[in-house]
Amino acid sequence: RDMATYAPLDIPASGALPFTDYTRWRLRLSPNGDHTWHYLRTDDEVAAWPQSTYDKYWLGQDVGLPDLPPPTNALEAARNGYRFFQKLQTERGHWAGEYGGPMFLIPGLVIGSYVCGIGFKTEERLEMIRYLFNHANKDGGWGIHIEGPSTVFGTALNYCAARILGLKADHPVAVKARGCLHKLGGAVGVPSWGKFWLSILNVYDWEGNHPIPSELWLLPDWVPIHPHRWWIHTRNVYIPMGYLYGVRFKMEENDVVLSLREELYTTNYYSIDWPAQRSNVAAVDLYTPHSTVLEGLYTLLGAYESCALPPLRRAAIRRCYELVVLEDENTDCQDLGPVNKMMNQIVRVHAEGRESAAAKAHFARRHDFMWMGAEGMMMCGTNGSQLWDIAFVGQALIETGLGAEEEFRESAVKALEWLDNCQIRENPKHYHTAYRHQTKGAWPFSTKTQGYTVSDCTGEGLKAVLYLQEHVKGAPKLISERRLCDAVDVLLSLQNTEGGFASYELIRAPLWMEWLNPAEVFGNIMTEFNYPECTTSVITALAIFRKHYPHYRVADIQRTMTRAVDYLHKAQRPEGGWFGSWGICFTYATQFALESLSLVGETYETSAASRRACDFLISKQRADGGWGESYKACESIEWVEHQDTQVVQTCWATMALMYAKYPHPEPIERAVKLVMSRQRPDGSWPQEAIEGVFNKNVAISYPNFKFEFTIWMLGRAHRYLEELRTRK
Ligand code: LAN
Repeated sequence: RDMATYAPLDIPASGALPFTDYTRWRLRLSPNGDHTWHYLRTDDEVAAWPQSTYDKYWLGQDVGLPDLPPPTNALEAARNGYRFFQKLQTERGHWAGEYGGPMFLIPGLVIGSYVCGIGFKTEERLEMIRYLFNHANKDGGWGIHIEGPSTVFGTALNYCAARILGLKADHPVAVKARGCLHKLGGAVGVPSWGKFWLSILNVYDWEGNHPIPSELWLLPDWVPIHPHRWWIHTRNVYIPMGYLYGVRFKMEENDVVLSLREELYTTNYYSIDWPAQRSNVAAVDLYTPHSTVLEGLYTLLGAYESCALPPLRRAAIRRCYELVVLEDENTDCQDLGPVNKMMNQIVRVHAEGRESAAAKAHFARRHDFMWMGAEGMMMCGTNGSQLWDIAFVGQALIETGLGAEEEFRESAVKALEWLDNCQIRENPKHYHTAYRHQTKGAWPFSTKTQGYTVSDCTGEGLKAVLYLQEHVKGAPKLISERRLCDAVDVLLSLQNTEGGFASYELIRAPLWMEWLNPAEVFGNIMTEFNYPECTTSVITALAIFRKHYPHYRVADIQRTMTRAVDYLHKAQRPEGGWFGSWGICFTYATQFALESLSLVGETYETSAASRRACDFLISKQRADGGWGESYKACESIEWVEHQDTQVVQTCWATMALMYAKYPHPEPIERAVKLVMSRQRPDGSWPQEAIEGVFNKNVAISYPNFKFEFTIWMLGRAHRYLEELRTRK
């Protein structure tokens, strides 16, 4: 075991350490777009591998880029923005970036490594601790995401992570965090995913967990609630959970474990009534309370658990193990996301040992998720947002006209090359056996290695390719017509009966499955749902595709688009906007929806729906010309003002108005002024509030949005306002 690397660290009480030497960190990029951070120990290494602009930028160091000529109009501001942003493009062609926000991922990484007996470099430990210091709330605790109030989930898990990483129990940060945790009632009331991690660490009793029955995987596939029909993230987390619960995996007792048992609770650990804690979830944590149906089911499962047939349980555990292996082999141990990745790692170590090839591959792949940022080292929501970012950059370049300028040609062609490399060319190795949707022709959210089809990533990826190939002067036609058609095939395969599109797959189960949602901290996670954002990306991609290739699957495309637009109409909310599930919130989704409607000729002047949406947005414009929505809108499904105007949301709202061909220039002019006023002399924009969301209750960062949507909006607005003026 590699436990020496967890030796306690001496961190001064003030927390003011030079944690590591920031001039020594480097981002390494693989041809597939995977990126990992490395700390150079020797001066020779430092001399041989100079720090790049993007390294410095993401580390929060001065990048030393010059002030640009002050812009006199929106297009010049967009151009300055791209002059800066271009410097962050990697040699491989894509934009790397941090993808933090959720505060339940470092604990998975740390606990999942610790129990496997695998360590970290001291610099990594120090930087993860620094990240936790920087993201502790005033009361000393942590929330479910970086902007949320302290919860038991965030505080109990990150407390354990910090202690394992080497923070001593008497350090003031630990003392304060413990105080906060105790005020919230201690770790007994941690939500179910927290109970799971703490049980793995052996600081919570497995008896305090509701059953996680692996037997569900033995049901025949046609059963309506069979787990293969659950939302892909949920089922991929419950597979290794079922295994680890089934074998009651736990860390061996050691000093840290014994000590945590004392630190996490307000009462004596050994006298806690564990079965009574199964449904005990602190009020601050609760987003989706257990339904009566679920509680009833838990009573039955609890009874079954005491008489579970050993051969059946063994078969079920074996089945979960097989599924874990299929997932690992499909993704080279990168896995769907950071949660199932760390759980799968424990399963493989438990089944095959830490010297096995699978274990080693897993240990190495942890680094894909570990991002060194200005505030320390974090665990990201995925292994990056590579494709998602580059798809928006590509479209922004063309729609602003900047892509036609000689200065940016090379950058545009490099982006195209990256998109070419990123398209998935085959179906998964284990396709039907792993219950996967087709991937041939798709674009994933991050990289080809991760390799999961996402509807809107395929849509935005296809649009970016079409734009760059068709509109950048002299751009090579890297992606053949056949491959573009493959992408269209994927899109067409993803439409649900209601006409909408979900995230990764078709909706496979009845939506009432949500009553069985066991994860109290998330909403809408049991099945796929139709999303206006995803639906739009598909419709718009199909519309642009058929302009260039008018003969491919003409009737299918037409039918798909008509039904999708129908769905969008039905999804419009009475106030006029659309609710966003992946970005904050109404400005995000309304931008997408109005883009779709405009493509089928529905605009402010021609469509009541479009007009209603514009009026809704206009009613939310602030005195300074901008828009600002809080992440709380995603929790409450109602518009919630942010205390400050946000550049990114201002851009979404303005884009929405332009898609709808909003006829009055003033609101757009005012928005442009606001966005220009926040631009720095070097062309960049400072980071503002968090931009993204998932599962209703977790916010997630898209730091490149502040470049992509500003540049895009400003460039478009310049042309748009000119058109309005000449029309008059
Ligand atoms: C993402 C990120 C991208 C996002 C969009 C493409 C924006 C969306 O339109 C479709 C859904 C998707 C792909 C998505 C799904 C859920 C993800 C993967 C995330 C929000 C990033 C992190 C999150 C994942 C579930 C985090 C791990 C947490 C668990 C609860 C398992």
